Amino acid sequence: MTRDASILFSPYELGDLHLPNRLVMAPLTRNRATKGTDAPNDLNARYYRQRATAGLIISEATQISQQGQGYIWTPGIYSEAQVGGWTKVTDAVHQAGGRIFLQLWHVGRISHVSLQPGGAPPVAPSAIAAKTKIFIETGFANASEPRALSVEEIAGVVADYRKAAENAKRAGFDGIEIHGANGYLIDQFLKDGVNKREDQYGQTIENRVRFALEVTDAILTVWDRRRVGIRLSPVNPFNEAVDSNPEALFFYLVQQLGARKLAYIHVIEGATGGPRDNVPFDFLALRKAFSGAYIANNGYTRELAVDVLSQDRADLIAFGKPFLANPDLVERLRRNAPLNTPKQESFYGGAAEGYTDYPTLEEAAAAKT
Ligand code: 8OZ
Repeated sequence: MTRDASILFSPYELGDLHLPNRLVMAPLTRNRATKGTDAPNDLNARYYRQRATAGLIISEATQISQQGQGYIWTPGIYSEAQVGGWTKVTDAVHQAGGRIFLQLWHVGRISHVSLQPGGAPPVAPSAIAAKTKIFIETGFANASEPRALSVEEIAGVVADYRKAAENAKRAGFDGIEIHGANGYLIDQFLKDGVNKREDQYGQTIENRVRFALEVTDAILTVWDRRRVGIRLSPVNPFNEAVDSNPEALFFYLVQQLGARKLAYIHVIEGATGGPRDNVPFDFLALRKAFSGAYIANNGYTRELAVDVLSQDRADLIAFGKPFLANPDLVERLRRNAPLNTPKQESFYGGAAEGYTDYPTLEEAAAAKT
């Protein structure tokens, strides 16, 4: 080791869960669920089992309903086949000594009619089309024009989250991460660039935060608060989710989540895969405004992770692409060994190639002899 990195491998008590190290596998969309059922399969179980040395695995984003789906072949957690498929995944991870939370997802307006029940328009806080491309069966397509949810329908979506949380429990997960980031449904309600509602879900910060808190409260009727966290991206412009005053919005939200004693906030600092300082935002103040743990994400290297943990600026660090390409990332960081390079062309969709065939250090060494 070139410098003392031992803090990365020190244990952490997350709620009532013992994590053997500070390295979290970030949620990664891979579009390899079973075609037709969107149920996880043996290949998916193998992929997660390979990464079980992470302190904690957060599953790829998983739709709570068909309406919540926005890309082809992403997994769901609303059918019995999906619960069965996820059970294989959690069993595999647990057998390998790991821990895994399920990330619950509803895409809102980031969808396409071909993915929606009955070919209906996607739903959103407001009927504003996203200028973004969706990956569907035939390739890339423009996001479809959404329609605004009624207040009664919003209650139905909250009920879908609750049902999904129950299914996650049956599937053997260790906890839940609410996907509140990256311009999907919860983030669409939060940010005033895309939420133009004039009822109790729009305009003021208290109103725009209402949906996120209703979803959280519904999940807390099923799961102990120590097993529930949320992912947030205050200044990530992905999917055109922008807010006129992100500090005021997110400081208020995390205070409300702190009052519910949620286990953690998982924060994308800056723009995903891009600059960490695209918009001025005091992430340290955000951490202080929240009572639970802080998982930091976006562009972390071994060195930055050591710095941030040593300076007590985060409790845990989530790695995305490094975990995708390195099943033994924990061991590689321990030895300060070189990392495999992620292959962009096999991120979304496909089979084992570029998914379960990234070698561990040991496999790479064996292949050379
Ligand atoms: C990449 C491609 C599709 C979806 C996110 C769930 O950004 C995603 C996602 C990422 O949160």
